[in-house]
Parts: sequence; structure tokens; C-alpha cells
Amino acid sequence: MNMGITRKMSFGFNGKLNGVEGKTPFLIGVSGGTASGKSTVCKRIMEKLGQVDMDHMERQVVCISQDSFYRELTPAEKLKAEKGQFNFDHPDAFDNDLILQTLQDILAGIKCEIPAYDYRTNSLVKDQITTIYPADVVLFEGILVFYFPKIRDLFHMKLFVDTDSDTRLARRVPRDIKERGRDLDYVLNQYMNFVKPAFEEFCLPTKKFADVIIPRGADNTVAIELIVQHIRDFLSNRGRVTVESESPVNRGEGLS
Ligand code: UZR
Ligand code: MG
Repeated sequence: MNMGITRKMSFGFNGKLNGVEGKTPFLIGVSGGTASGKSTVCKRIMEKLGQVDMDHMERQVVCISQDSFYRELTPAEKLKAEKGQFNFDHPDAFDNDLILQTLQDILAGIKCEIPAYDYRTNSLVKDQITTIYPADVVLFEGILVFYFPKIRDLFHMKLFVDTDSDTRLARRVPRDIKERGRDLDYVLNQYMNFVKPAFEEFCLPTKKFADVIIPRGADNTVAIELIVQHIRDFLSNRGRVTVESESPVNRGEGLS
């Protein structure tokens, strides 16, 4: 596998690949424009399910970010990125094969390891990987998680966080300056040249694939409560209902 990420499989007593109780997790995709509140919606869902203060290995619900799967840039692309001329909002900026493989492993109940990404250096953090243990519910959030059909089809439920673009820009600017070490000119240029056009070309058209559209993002406590209730129903029913039979995990290999 690329980037030196290794995966360890766990096997059940019958020698078969084993997930949580041998079942595939309920996989939820969460998309929406930059700074729409995707991460916060996921955080609220986890909080309401009482998952936040739990040990990672005990968690029934885990959240993974598509941002962890930005691919390593070539030296030429790195130079572009330093000048704010690399398009991080394009589907090709991600290691999509690794995303597909990771989600397939997750659906198969296999423990997997995901890379860490540093926005300040625009590169992967060497030797820093996070282990994702089999869980009942997995949230996968990011701007383009519904772009490739092969990845999109893996989700059991698709949410789109629909926050108006002025609000998103107003959040994005201070976040990039404070958390991602940028200056105002850089942030606004990048927004106008790449972030906004790519949102319109690649992200917004995927809204139509969503099962649930969440207006106003994390402020929408009613929508979040409805989704949480759906997850609780799933968790309490999982003894009786198996989603394994309807799992899309075996629908095919590769993105093309
Ligand atoms: P969210 N991004 C960076 O700013 N730098 C990087 O090295 C990698 C990604 C940004 C990316 C996108 N765009 O808009 C955003 N740019 O991260 C996605 N420019 O993250 O969904 O949390 O906003
Ligand atoms: Mg985010």
C-alpha cells in the first residue's frame, strides 16, 4: 500500500474476517462546503451518543476526516502550494484509492490505520498514524466524500451540511489564519481562485446524492437529534437486524 500504511486484519474463531460482532458498521458520509460545520456536526453526533470521553478502543462511533487522506505532493506541487497556487479543493488532491481501500476495510470490520495531515506544511506527518478499531458506526466527513461513485456508494447514509457561503467564508478566514498559519491575502486569493470555484464544480453538485440535507449546520439541533435517534435505533436493533447483507462493500475494486 502507498505511504507505508499497513493494515492488520483481525480474524474470528471461525477464521473469517471479524468486525464488531462480525457485522459491518453503519457508515455515514458527511459532506458540505469548506467551514460548513461538517466536523462540528460529527462532534455533536458523537457527544449526543456519549462517545467523546471514551477510550478509542471502546468507542462504538468513530469519526474520520477526508482531510487525513490528502496525498503527498510532488516537489513541483509543493512549490505551487507555498504560493497558494495548488488546488486542494480538487478531487485529485486526495489519495482516493486509499480512501476507497480504507472504507472497504472498515466495512469489512478490519482494524485500519489512517495517515495524519499537517495544513501548515501541506504534507503528511511522518510516522503519525491513527488506528481505527472496528466500530458500530463510522462517520466519514469531507468536502468531496460523495464525488467518486465508488466511494459514494459505500455509505449507508449520506448527510450534506448546507451552510450559506458568506457564513462559511466568515468562518474560514479566521480559521486559516489562526489554525493553518496563513495571512489574509493568501486566504482570500486561495478562496477566490480555488475554493469557491471548486465548491461549485465538484462539491455542490453532490448535494443531490444526500439522504438528509442539514441547513445551518451544527446550529440545526433538530436535524442532529433526528439523525442521532436514527443511529440509536440502528444500534439497539443491530442484534436483530444485520446490515451485512446490504453492505455495498463487495461492489467492486478500484475507482475507475
Ligand atoms: P474543511 N486545505 C488547505 O487549506 N491546505 C492544505 O494543505 C490542505 C487542505 C483546505 C482545502 C479545503 N483548501 O478547502 C479545506 N484549500 O482544507 C477542506 N485551499 O477542509 O472541509 O475542514 O474546510
Ligand atoms: Mg473540517
